[in-house]
Amino acid sequence: MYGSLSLYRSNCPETTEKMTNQEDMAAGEGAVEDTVPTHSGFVALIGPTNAGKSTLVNRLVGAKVSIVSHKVQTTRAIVRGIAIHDNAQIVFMDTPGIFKPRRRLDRAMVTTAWGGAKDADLIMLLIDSERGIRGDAEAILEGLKEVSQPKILVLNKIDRVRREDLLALAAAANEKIAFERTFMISAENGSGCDDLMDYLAKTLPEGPWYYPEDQISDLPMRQLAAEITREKLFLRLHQELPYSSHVETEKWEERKDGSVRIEQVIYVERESQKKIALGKSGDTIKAISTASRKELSEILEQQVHLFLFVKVRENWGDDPERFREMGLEFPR
Ligand SMILES: Nc1nc2c(ncn2[C@@H]2O[C@H](COP(=O)(O)OP(=O)(O)OP(=O)(O)O)[C@@H](O)[C@H]2O)c(=O)[nH]1
Ligand SMILES: [Mg+2]
Repeated sequence: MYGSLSLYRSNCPETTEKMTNQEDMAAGEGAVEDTVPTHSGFVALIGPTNAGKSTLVNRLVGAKVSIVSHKVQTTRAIVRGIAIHDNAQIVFMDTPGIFKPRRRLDRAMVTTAWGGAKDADLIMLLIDSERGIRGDAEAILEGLKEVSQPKILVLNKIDRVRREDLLALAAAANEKIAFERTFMISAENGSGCDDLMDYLAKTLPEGPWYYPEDQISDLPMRQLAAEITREKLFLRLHQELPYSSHVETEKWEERKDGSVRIEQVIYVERESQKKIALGKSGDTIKAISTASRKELSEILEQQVHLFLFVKVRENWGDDPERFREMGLEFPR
């Protein structure tokens, strides 16, 4: 298994690992093995759209692996973010928010989110404490009754609500489902996150780690780069445009001088949307490109030359190939 030496918390992993029975006996009766078993597992974050799932995954992983915006339906496919806490490797599955689907893409996102829940060792229901359990959250609580894995409740955005309201919300949610535990956190400022990590590290099953110690995400760089650009687009464009667009990385060329040339295409559905995405004399696309290039250079720690193109692809939202590219099943 990868990085096996790091699986032990001892200061001297090699000796610990090789400790023989003989040495155990030499240490006298009642000697305990001084190795700490490793824990690992998959934790799915489920919740209404905009609850702060991606913000939380980034916080717990300690790096940006999933894009975040103030708009709904930002995450489209499952992103795995990998954290290490004590002797546990915790693989967080950030899922698309669950809402009432209308378009085909919506349906694929919601199906993917529920699929993520079914693949996990533990389910974390994330609720925006300010919004409470109305609408989508209520429907998710109902849906979770059909899912057999252990579940915990995480009330997020506690920086925005009064303590009494939080307690009432926790009680109301626990009345509907028997959660193993309830946590109250702020993914934004980190409050309550240590307790949550302690709990997860202890609770996940014993077993070897799934990923190399230094891996923090399973998303290929080309795809993360497309996501970063999509985030800038979500932050910059309004109304239906973010939901009608899709970004793909078409070219990735490492250059001799240590820089990288990245070409990406923003697909929109109509000519009128293309005009908006470009902006007056290309201002909008320029701003999106600058913001994305800056962040990509930081992540990649190299100079980035980013070229963005906007293309119209009518009905890309009904094209199975685009779904495959996004890592989504194509719903018939
Ligand atoms: N005040 C406050 N805002 C938060 C907190 N956590 C997340 N947010 C904000 O909530 C908004 C949505 O965050 P996301 O992480 O994109 O939410 P999400 O659940 O992944 O949303 P989808 O991917 O669209 O389902 C962003 O504007 C975040 O900055 C928090 O603890 N406190
Ligand atoms: Mg998200």
